[in-house]
Amino acid sequence: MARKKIALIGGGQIGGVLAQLIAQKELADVVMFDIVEDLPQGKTLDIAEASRIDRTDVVLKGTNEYKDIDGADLVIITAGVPRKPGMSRDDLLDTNAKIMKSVAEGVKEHAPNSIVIIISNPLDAMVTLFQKVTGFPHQRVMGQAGVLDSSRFATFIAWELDVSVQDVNAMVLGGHGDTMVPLTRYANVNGIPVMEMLERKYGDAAKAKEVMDAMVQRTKMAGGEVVKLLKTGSAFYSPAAAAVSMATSILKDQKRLMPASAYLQGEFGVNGYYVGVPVVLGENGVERVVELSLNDEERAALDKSIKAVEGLVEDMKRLGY
Ligand code: A3D
Repeated sequence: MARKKIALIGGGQIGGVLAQLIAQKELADVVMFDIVEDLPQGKTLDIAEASRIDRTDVVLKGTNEYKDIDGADLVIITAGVPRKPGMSRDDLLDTNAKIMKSVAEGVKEHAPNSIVIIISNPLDAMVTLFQKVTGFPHQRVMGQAGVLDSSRFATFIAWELDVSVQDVNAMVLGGHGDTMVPLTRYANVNGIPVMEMLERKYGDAAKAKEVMDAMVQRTKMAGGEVVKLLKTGSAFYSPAAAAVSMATSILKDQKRLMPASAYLQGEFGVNGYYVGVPVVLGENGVERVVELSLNDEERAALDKSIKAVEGLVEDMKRLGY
């Protein structure tokens, strides 16, 4: 069976890890595109030269020409600038919208049948813009944010409860900004509610809530915590790992249920916006959106997050996109 082909648009920090993980997992051949001359060629050469050690046969190619992405089954986009300390994701809107428009035009022309995962920030607005420029079916255009935000939340829960993170299930919905919604009520360790485990640990419901609130707050600000420590850019390992898990579910038609920025047409009471929600990812991209019941507090938090996404999309329109 012929190997699949993944095009990476953007060969910076996240793009480099994406190429490495895809090669190590033998998921697909990789073409890395960047506008900086020699950068994608150098990164893919470096990774290719470890193939003997990694025992992988995938073919890696770096390029500055869009024609090389021809025939890509999947495209992962990280083109754009990352945050610097003190910046919000929304501060990147103007610069990254310009970049995303040109990327969308290139992908539309050279990989018109591809499924596309966007990582560039501000995430939900960039996904909206990419779909608008390409006119690709909504099902084939999505954003990566929820898998990473959920993994961060799960990590903090595992540390707090002193259990393997592999047994923690936790999901974060909403826009990929400070208003994101970690679902505390659904978080569990192999089926046991995290809130119950916290209450048993502390013997006090108020203290358990306080601890959970702190984990929720840390999850919401986790991207900024890394930016503050790195000083020169934002998280790059974890976003790449998250996108590769989505890419795997799509290319192998695994139908995994994951949160992703997906286009809503009435689900969760939202019409016409990309928002982070649970979806099933398979060979057709976003195969369906999975709804779940929310209590008043969760609903209010999600509504606030949706409002933030709507505001961002309006700002983008005002900028002429
Ligand atoms: P960085 O290392 O700067 O890489 C970005 C790359 O994009 C650079 O190599 C640029 O040369 C390239 N580029 C710029 N303009 C173009 C263009 N027109 N066409 C093709 N390539 C171009 O950044 P990074 O990899 O650390 O982050 C990339 C993006 O992901 C940023 O916008 C971040 O804010 C975002 N990000 C998202 C998440 C999510 O979970 C959603 C997490 C972390 C970072």
